Amino acid sequence: MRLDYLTIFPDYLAPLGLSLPGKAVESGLIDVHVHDLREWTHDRHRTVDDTPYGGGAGMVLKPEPFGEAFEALGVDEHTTVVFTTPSGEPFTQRLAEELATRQRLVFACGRYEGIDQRVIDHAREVAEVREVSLGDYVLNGGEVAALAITEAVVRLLPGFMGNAESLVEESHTGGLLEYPVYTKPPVWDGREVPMVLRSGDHGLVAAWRQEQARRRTAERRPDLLAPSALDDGTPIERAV
Ligand code: 6GU
Repeated sequence: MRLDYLTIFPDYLAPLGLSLPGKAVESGLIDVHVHDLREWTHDRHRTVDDTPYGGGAGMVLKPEPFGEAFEALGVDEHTTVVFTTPSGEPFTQRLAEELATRQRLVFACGRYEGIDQRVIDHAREVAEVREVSLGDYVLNGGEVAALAITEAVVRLLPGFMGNAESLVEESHTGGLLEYPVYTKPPVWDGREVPMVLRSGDHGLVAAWRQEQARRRTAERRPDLLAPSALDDGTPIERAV
């Protein structure tokens, strides 16, 4: 998979050379290119932004540098352009799985009040476009979001080290939050590891984990529990 990043803060993307994506680069699984959007400016001040038409606070990223960058990078119908923006669709594991099937991702990192809308409209005519948000809070720019999305996608790529087993393990939770985990020692700070986990009874362990995952999900993320999963499987007529 080829990954390009368009940003006015290329240093922000330095972590791409570390740990997880770094290993994928070394193994040749991904080919990473970070670009300073100012490469595609022509004035003395390398201007990338301007005031918004219609007035209002903040600055808007200008269209021309993006247009030239897309041209220079050969953005085409085999490319998915990811615009990171708090007004995008929420980033989910499902979207990570979808993006992991693409040949090429180009991340256009937003800043300030956003990118001129014509850039997104243009990109839609030449490539697949996804406008993606990490969640309902505001970051100063899309760089951290691009890093998060990259990490979630790259670990799903076929051939990424040791992903076979751990990806199977993840799906065991079936859309619930993870159950609590423990390791040695059996007692720490007067706190014991639950007996069931030391019982050696795999059936009991699986049932305990399932129940813990369900409880935790109900408590923290009730939105994840589909109406059909709110009960214990008992047919509704008998659930009295
Ligand atoms: Cl993708 N960008 C910005 N600037 N803020 C965000 C975000 C993205 N996702 C959540 N907040």
